[in-house]
Amino acid sequence: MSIFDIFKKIKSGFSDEKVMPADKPVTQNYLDQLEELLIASDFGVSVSQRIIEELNKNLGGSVRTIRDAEFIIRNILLGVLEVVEKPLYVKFKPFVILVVGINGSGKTTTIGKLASLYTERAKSVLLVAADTFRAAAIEQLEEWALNSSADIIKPTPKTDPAAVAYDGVHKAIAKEYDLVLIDTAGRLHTQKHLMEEVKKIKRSISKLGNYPNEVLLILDSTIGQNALIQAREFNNAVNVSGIVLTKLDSTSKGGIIFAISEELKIPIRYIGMGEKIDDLRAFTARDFIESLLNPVV
Ligand SMILES: Nc1nc2c(ncn2[C@@H]2O[C@H](COP(=O)(O)OP(=O)(O)O)[C@@H](O)[C@H]2O)c(=O)[nH]1
Ligand SMILES: [Mg+2]
Repeated sequence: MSIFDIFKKIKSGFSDEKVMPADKPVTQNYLDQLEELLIASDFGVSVSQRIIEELNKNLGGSVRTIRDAEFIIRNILLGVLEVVEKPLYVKFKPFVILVVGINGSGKTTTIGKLASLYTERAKSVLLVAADTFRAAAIEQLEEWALNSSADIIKPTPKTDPAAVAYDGVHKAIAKEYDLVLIDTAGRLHTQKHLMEEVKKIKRSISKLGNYPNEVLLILDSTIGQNALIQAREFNNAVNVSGIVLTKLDSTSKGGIIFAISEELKIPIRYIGMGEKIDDLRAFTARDFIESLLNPVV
């Protein structure tokens, strides 16, 4: 099930009918199923309760049909996401993005996609492999550099990540790159070690000027509530300025985008909708909600 299927259920009144029965009446049973679905899909208690309360309050009044319910659901969800609709603008050069997140969240993939987005706009892009623990991680980034026509700084394995990041930004300043994307490790002995390392990388590049210009947290939406927990933790450690939510194409826990936005109000810059190089979408609240409620099939 994907996040699109969640909204299909809501629109169909939890039936398997092919035609969306927008004129079907909203019943208590519908509201119970809706509440259960929102909670199970990780929309979070706050957003879920707001929706259910608003529907209950207006039931029999302005809310009689599923179409009416959809109108209220849309407005509440739109309100939550509009707060975090703040696109990323690469305003000056070099613009340095420190990419953080746990192992498997999609950091390296997202860096590849972003690199491609900017090289296509004729920007020069430097990738920095500061995930130095595994040789495979460096090779993976190298592959993305090739595919996106970006340059890459790669260390010999086991070099201090903070030193690699520093060298990368230093080179970017000297060679006047437009954009720098720093890839980091996502797994260390403990979560505390991991946070200490990203803090250290951040400190080290700040010695070269007002860097990083963005701390971009990559979150895997398929892990639901855990993505929210990670967001809190990284935000406390390194002050996250933007989020990319990945794998929204393949999760029944995609409601987490609402829970994270409601609680942390950190800008969502992009969403990941697949593994391929062009599967990254700039995030706009209205387009996103429309794609859920009125998918083009
Ligand atoms: N379906 C889907 N898979 C993704 C997306 N982003 C990344 N992945 C996959 O998630 C896995 C881990 O990605 P990777 O970039 O290596 O994560 P990292 O450890 O954070 O660098 C890979 O198999 C990617 O292809 C996405 O938006 N959708
Ligand atoms: Mg990686």
